[in-house]
Amino acid sequence: MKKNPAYFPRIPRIEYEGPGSANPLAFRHYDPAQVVAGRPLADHLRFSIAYWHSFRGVGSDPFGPGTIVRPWERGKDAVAIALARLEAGFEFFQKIRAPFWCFHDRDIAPEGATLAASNRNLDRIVTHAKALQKQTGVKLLWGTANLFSNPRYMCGAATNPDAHVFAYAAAQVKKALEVTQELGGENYVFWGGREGYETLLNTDLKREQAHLAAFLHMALDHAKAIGFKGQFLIEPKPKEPTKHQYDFDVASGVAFLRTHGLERHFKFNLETNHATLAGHTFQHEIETAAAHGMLGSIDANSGDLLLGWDTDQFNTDVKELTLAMTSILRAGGLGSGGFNFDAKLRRPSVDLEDLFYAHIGGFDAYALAFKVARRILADGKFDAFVRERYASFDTGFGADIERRKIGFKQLEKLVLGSLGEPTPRSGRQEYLENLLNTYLH
Ligand code: XLS
Ligand code: NI
Ligand code: NI
Repeated sequence: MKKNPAYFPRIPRIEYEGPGSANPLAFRHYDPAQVVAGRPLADHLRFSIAYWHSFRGVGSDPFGPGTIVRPWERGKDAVAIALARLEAGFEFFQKIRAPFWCFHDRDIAPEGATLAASNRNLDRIVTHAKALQKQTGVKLLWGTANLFSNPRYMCGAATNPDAHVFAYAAAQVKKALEVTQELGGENYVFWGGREGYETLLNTDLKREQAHLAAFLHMALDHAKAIGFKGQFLIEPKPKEPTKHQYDFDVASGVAFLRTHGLERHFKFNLETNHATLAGHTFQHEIETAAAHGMLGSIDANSGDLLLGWDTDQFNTDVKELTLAMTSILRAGGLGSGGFNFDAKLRRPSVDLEDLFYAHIGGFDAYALAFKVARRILADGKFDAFVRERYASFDTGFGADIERRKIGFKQLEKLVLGSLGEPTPRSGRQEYLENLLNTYLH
């Protein structure tokens, strides 16, 4: 990295100034050094920057080209530009105080004319990335492969009807796993890109799912062969780019992993906007993954409920995030996962400052939600309420039901005998919603 950081000359390192600060280039809730439960806040939250949005996103949409022009994106040599971009990236990671970053292979290095040429490009960039990581202390949360942009993947990668494309994707993931390991990546993510279908008229659904499972088994075998110890993560998304994606949501992901004997090796990387596209809340997906012991990492963003696609916006909804955080903390946290800001600037947000405002808002919202969630859990009012609600299963015939020590016949006998009709008990939803608001205001 240049001695005198030159890519964001007008913007200083972002400092914590507290809730009273009016400085738009300061944190109001995220103090990375603040010690919470014996560890700095930065270690609890493990924020990460998504390289594809923040350093490859240009603001294009289906109706028009990019609007965002970065000063370092100049020149003819694609590898030289990629190296400058990487330096800009690491200057940003440091200034925004993000301890981690994430990338797809093709985000960081240009694709060449052949796989061998692409791999050579990747190696050059990875060497530099490794040096920058060492110099700055920024670490790799996860790596992944882009198996959806190149036209060869138009009908999927691991689920492509052509075995040749499957083989190409396998070779690409082999290399992506190796560079993720080289950079000390703590996880490896599989987002299903185009693993799904547009029409069942041309699709053998069962066979495609079996191919996807074979692909994931091969990835596990290769990780084992090279000694990669990172956590494997599946990132569910119900649709977009395909009409239907096989990793629709956590529930279908669990069924898929269990059916194919993969459940011990995978956890989930949950994205807020993907949850809502599947017709779920973010918290629902977190609770479902946690219930299976498969909560892995978070792609932190939000959608727009009035739009039907993955808008990948920065999430500033403290209420939604507080609910999510209570579920994450109850589940014991994210382990080797973190909060990766898989979020992009709106098309008219063309200034360098916008990249900072966006992440400051996201970091602050998560930090505030984390603190509020900790207070909620410490008070224990909701937990006590829920415990009490199920208390009839703690003793007597309720406990026998949970232990499967009782059957229909004995239960019938109880109801016909002394039990009779159950007394209705309020679920107290409105009371609980009001209680939640007392923590937020
Ligand atoms: C797209 C996904 C993607 C993954 C990584 O919707 O969120 O960005 O996180 O391939
Ligand atoms: Ni994502
Ligand atoms: Ni997404």
